[in-house]
Amino acid sequence: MSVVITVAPTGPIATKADNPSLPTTPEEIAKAAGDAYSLGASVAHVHLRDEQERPTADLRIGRRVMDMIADRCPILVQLSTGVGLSVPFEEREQLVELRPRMATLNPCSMSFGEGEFRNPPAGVRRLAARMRELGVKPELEIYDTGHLDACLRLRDEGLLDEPLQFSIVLGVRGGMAATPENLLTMVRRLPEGAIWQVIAVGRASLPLTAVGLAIGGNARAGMEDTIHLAKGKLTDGNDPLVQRAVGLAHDLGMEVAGTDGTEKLLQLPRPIEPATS
Ligand code: KMH
Ligand code: ZN
Repeated sequence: MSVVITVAPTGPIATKADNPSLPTTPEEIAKAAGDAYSLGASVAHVHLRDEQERPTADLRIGRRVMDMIADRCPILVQLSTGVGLSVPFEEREQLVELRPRMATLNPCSMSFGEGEFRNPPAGVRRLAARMRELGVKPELEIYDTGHLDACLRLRDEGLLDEPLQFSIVLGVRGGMAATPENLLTMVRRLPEGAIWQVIAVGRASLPLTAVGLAIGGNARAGMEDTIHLAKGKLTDGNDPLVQRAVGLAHDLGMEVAGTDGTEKLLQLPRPIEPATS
């Protein structure tokens, strides 16, 4: 049995002040993705930062990061359209025009720690439709049970194609708590044939990633989810977190899928090439 390992080298919140090893420049993000690929990751979930380390949906930065990653390795890029709480939805949704193989789709607005994560229904529908047109596979980020229902409605409206691909996000304040019970509840409710992974934040990342792998999920690792390797011990970059996830999979008797295997396992649509005139 093969599993997909995704690296999430940088998220929307932490900065180098929290962990100096956090990759934030295009070069650093591309290097983290390339190193993770050589360790066994086949998908890179990518957030962009500007020169001040702020989350950005700047298309030039996005293009640069994607090109720099492609120069290093064939890892499949999953761009985050979540970007960061300070960036308007209307800018975030433009990122799919860069035609990554995958991009996140956050189906609902919610409280997110002390902030607000704005994903208005009309915008979510528009983004889902555009992703479908472009052949960009949505990674559906669900932080609560109602978010799953929202995704199923989008599927029923013809805006999402099967198999649905979910990240079950646990431990964000405003969403579900990071408990095995919540994970099991969500997994039981997923539609037939769904593909999924756990994203658990902070200290819950390791144990819930292990549970997820053991019960049939894929795995994600990286400094977006935790900047620590153990309690009180900052991680020295993304590599130790990726190595640990690959080790978990191997210890459970699983193989780690390469990019070709991942394209098949995730049933990724063929990307639609831009029209040339
Ligand atoms: N850090 C995640 C829990 C996305 O990438 O689309 C939220 C997030 C969403 O970053
Ligand atoms: Zn993200």
